[in-house]
Amino acid sequence: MLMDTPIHKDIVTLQSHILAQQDKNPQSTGTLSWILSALSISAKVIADHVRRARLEDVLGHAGADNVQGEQQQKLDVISNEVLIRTLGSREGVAIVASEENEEPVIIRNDTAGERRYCVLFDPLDGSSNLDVCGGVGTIFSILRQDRRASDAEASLLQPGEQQVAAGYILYGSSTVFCVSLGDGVDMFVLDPAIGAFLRVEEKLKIPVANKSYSLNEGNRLSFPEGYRDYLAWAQENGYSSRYVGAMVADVHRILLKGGVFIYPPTAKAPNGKLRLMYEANPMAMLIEQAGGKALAGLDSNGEAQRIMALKPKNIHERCTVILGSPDEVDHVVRHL
Ligand code: P6P
Repeated sequence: MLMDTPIHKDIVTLQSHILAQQDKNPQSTGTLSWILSALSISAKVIADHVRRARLEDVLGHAGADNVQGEQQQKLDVISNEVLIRTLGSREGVAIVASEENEEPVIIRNDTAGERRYCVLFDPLDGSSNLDVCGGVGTIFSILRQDRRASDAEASLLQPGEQQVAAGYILYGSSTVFCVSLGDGVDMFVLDPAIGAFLRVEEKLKIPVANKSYSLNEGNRLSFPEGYRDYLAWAQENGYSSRYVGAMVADVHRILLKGGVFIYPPTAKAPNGKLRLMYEANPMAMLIEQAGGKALAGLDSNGEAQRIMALKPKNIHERCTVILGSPDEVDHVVRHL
């Protein structure tokens, strides 16, 4: 009987999930829902480009220029354009900030009227994996516009705790949309047959422990001593290593299976490589909402420093990242 197969028991799309969340909050005006739906549309468009990247590349080489006569653009630039255009068409978006743009893009800055939001994103994180058909992703973070701020960038420099929503889209063996609106983490998979994201996990909880670490061991010799001590301890205790080299793919695996993702300070990146505003903060929100821990190392008093408590100084600043299962993060901190 078709209707009693699991998938049909309660088919919840991302769209209906967003509207249900909106209904829970009587004060909500639907502005945030429109922004999330813009991210959902962008995700489908980018997923289509990603799946066709090599083909478009091949097709592009045939003519050297695309149909508009433009030089074939790199996919992260295309993804950036898709996000800016789609979000720009939403009334509730004041400012967008992207890894691809040095300056924030001001969409609307009239100070009167509706509450407005700022959306920060890495349009195609790990795009170097595209050439080898590896996982790549989009990471997004949504803040309320701070109208008292002197300028666009100042309005964005809020600690991660201020995020109203955060999430990622993983373009992997399937297209996964993972999001938190501050009340747990929900996960959706794109069904290309109907063009909708269907919910596969509700209020996801990260496993408390899993003997698996994820970091680029090629940088080991330039890690601070505590990280090298942790690595030695983990290898003496039977840990496995998993590292895709794309944060979205590594964090997705850790959300589902547990473990710890680490990007320590290195010789090339003494403050860490990952960006605070649109990589570390959104991932930290998801991990904490799923019951995990997300740290930027130790603070000046030697205490664990939560990523989401950091006060940003500029929108492209970098930070150290230690995030994942609570027990696994504790093992790292114990060695720092
Ligand atoms: P490395 C991709 O370039 C990225 O920004 C993250 O997605 C990923 O976790 C990290 O950098 C990989 O960096 O130095 O190990 O290649």
